[in-house]
This record gives sequence, structure tokens and C-alpha cells, in this order.
Amino acid sequence: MIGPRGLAAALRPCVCGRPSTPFILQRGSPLRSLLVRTLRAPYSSDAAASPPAATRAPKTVEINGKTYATDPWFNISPTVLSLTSRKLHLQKDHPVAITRKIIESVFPGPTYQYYNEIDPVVSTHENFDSLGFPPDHPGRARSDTYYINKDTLLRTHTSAHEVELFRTAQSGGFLISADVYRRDEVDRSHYPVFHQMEGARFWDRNKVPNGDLAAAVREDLARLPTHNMQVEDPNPPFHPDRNPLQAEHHTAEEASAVAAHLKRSLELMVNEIFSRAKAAAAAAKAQQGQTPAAESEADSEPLRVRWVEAYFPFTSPSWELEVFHEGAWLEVLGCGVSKQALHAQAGAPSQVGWAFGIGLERVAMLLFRIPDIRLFWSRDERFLGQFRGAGDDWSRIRPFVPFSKHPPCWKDVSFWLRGASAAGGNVKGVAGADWHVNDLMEVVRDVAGDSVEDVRLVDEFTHPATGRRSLCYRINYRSLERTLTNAETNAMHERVVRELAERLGVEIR
Ligand code: FA5
Ligand code: MG
Repeated sequence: MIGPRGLAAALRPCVCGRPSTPFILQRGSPLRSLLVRTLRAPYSSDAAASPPAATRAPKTVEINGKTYATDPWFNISPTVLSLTSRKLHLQKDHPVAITRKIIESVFPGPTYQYYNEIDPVVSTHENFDSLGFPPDHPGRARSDTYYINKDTLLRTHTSAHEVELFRTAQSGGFLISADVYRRDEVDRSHYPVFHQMEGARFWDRNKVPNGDLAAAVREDLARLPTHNMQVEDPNPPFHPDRNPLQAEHHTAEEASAVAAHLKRSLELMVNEIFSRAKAAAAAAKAQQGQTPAAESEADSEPLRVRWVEAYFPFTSPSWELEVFHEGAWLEVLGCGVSKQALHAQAGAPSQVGWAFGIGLERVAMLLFRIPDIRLFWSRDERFLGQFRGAGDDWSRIRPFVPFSKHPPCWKDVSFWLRGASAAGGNVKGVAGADWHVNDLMEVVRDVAGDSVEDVRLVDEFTHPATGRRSLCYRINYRSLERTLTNAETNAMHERVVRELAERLGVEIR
């Protein structure tokens, strides 16, 4: 273990005080592939011996065959950049792809058209402005979003494509499935890259019979199947303060009809997923020769689903759908009645409808009982092999059987924030002057990759005399695939500590 004191002094501090992403990243460059390999193979015994990160951003980066110029806003790590080509939602028999297809089956053509190959590089206009995000919205911060340059970023959600598809999709509906990118914490349900599906349905008030939009929507609602799932929905369809309808554009009748069509559509989707999850569990039991009487409590409990009021800049009224899972309510999607401003931008102000955005990993974790989001990125046959054949035949879906659980290894790192961060720096997630917890998470992911299960703040201290602030984080090293040796865990941790000092300019205690 490196002695912590004096380490910071021994290391060259980051000149600009910002974490900068250092490498030459051109695809095909030998240096890039070497670095990507080193960072993605953190177990290798030379991980700790590899050279510390240089501090210059590349001039250009290549993503899916296109080259982009960077500027000082660039903040994408090689690890994240290397994931832009994975496209798990398109991999045959991958649980994310199977989940996508099951959801698509609930939203059939020709009304719904599917878009599954839209590039992840978008403009700040598409990702934020077109959706009505205010200029000072925290989601725009470099601590939260991966930027290529000031105006160009990796989409943080599939809503970035809504306006474009309102303009071009003529069928009245669409589904977009895609990889999305967020700088975020490290734990079993968060990963910097995940997959979302955006869905939308809209009607043109100039084209519906007799111009009666509400009647047309209600007629379509009547054509949808019903379900007998219990759904808690205690709130009115809209509320003047908490969840207003767009009174200047929609009558109460219209907003209620669109909301009812939206909720039924999404309830049918959840019902489909959980029916398949239940069938999968029953089939696994039958294979093990167990009778239904051996059902666990979790299997026999009725599914609990509820609607809660929400806020998004691009829908009103808005909701989230939550599912009761392992003792807590889990949010699976956000949705609402689309703001008319989006349809107006798309050159179709007479369109009226709804939109939703759902996390595919989150649904796949429920469907396949996958306990850790890192597993989706595994190329281990013990993971991928469990889903083979299920893509073409959903009756072959079975709950995931974890491979043996490997021991955890906790290590703490304590450090002083730099002087300027002492008072104003933020710990829990809101951007501070020059410290953000997501920067720490990014360093940990960069150095130790998928060998880290989670990172938690365990202690926080402000020096009474100097006002300097000290933080202690506990890093839980645990590979999903094998037991890490003490030596390699120590080596990884030493490198995490060194790079925290170097890239974030913190003083290790
Ligand atoms: C959105 O991204 C909105 N664009 C959703 C939306 C679309 C609202 C259309 C209205 C109309 P949110 O940030 O809550 O909202 O993410 C949507 C879903 O993505 C969540 O409900 C969750 O299922 C999933 N999700 C969000 N963050 C993560 C994460 N870090 N890891 C895995 N899944 C996530
Ligand atoms: Mg949300």
C-alpha cells in the first residue's frame, strides 16, 4: 500500500484543476487500443504499473465511423468511448435486446415505427433546448453529461430525437431504442451507459373524424386490449398546480383521453413483461422438478404497480410508473402528454399526443432477475449462454442463475478537497464550484472498470479552524466473474488513489 501522506506532493497536480481525459482516441490507433485494453482489463497484474494518465484531451475523436473535433468541454473517458460501439439492444439473444423486442410487440406496426440505429452523438439543441430545458438546468453540467465539445454530446436520453421524429414519422407513432450516456454514481443499478426506449403516439386534430380529437383517442383506447392487473392511480388526470394540463392547447376532455390511452398502453406493456417473468420462473421450477406449492413468497405475491405525478420540461401533465420490487418502489419509466411546443417545432402544431421513456436494463433486471447492471456488459459465456435461443423463442426465457458470488474487498480513500472546494463543494450530486462526486466516480470506473461494485461516502469532516473539508469514500471491489487477489485489488486501489490526486487535485490523507 502506498503511504498516503506525501503521495499528493509526489504527484504532479492537475494544472487546470479539472479532470481531463487524456488519451489519443482515434479508432485504429495502437495507443488507443492499448489504453482501452489496459483500462478494460483492470485485473492484469501490470495495471498498477501502467503509466499515469497524460493530461491532454485528444484533438478529435471517432465515434461509429465519424470524426468529431473536441474542445475544452471534452470529458469522455476511453472506457465510455469504447462502449459506443456495443449496441446491446441489437445483440441477438442479449437480455436488453429481448426486452426491447417484447416491448415492441405491445406497440405494433403500422402505427408504431421502430428506430433502433440512431447515432448517440447529438447537439445540445437536440438533447436540451428542443425539449425546453432551461439554460441553467443541472443536467447540462459537465459533471453530469459526456461532452465532445461545447455544442455536441453523447445523448443523455432518447427524448433527444422526439422533435425530429414528430417531423418525419407519419404513421402516428414510433419507438426509439438506443444507448444513452450519463455521468453517474457507481452501484448495482447505475452504469454510465444504459439503454432507453422512447415511445410516442400522436393524432392530428385536422385529420380525425369531425375534428373531434377526444373521441378519436377514446375510440383507439377502446380498441386496446384490457388487463386485470391491479394499478394504484390515486391522482386526477391533471391538477392545476401539481400537474397541469396545457390549457391553452387542450380541453380537459382531450387531456384526459390522451392520458387514459397512454396509461393503458404502458400498463399493457408492464403486464406483458411480468407475465413473461412469471412464466419464466414457473418453467425454471418445473425443470427442477418442483411443484407450484414450492412457489416462493415473492413469486406468489400479486404484482403491485402505481402511477405517481412527475415533472418533465417536455410533457404536461407527467407521470412515472413504479413497480413494487423486493420491498421497495422501483421507477421504471417517465411519461406524459407531449408539450405542444415540440410539435410546433416539428412543423406539425396540429399533432396532439403522448410520449414515454423507459430504462431497458431496469426492465430486463426484473424480467430476467439480473441482480447487477454490470452483468449486461459481460462477455462471459456463463452470462450470455443463459439467454441463447430465447431471442427467437420467448418461452425459453428463464431467470438468470448467478454464478458463484465472489468475495467483496472494501478499501477506503480519504482526502482533503482543494482550498476552493472547502466550503462550496458539493458531495451528494448538485454541482459545486470545482468538486463533483461524479468526477470521483469516473476516475474509479476508469481505473478499476467493472471490478467495482459500488462506491459510498462513509465520512465527511470540516476542519473547525481552517474550514477545509475532508471526505472518505469506501470502494467495494468485487468482480462478477472471479475472485480478485489481494495483490491486484491493492494495485487497483493504489492507482485509484494516485489518479484521484492527479486528476482531481485532491490531497490524499
Ligand atoms: C428521462 O430520461 C425522460 N427522457 C423520460 C421521458 C420520456 C419522460 C418521454 C417523458 C416523456 P429519466 O431520467 O427518469 O427520464 O429516465 C427514464 C428511465 O430511464 C427511468 O425511469 C429508468 O428506468 C431509466 N434510468 C434512468 N437513469 C438510469 C440509470 N442510471 N441506469 C439505468 N436506468 C436508468
Ligand atoms: Mg426519473
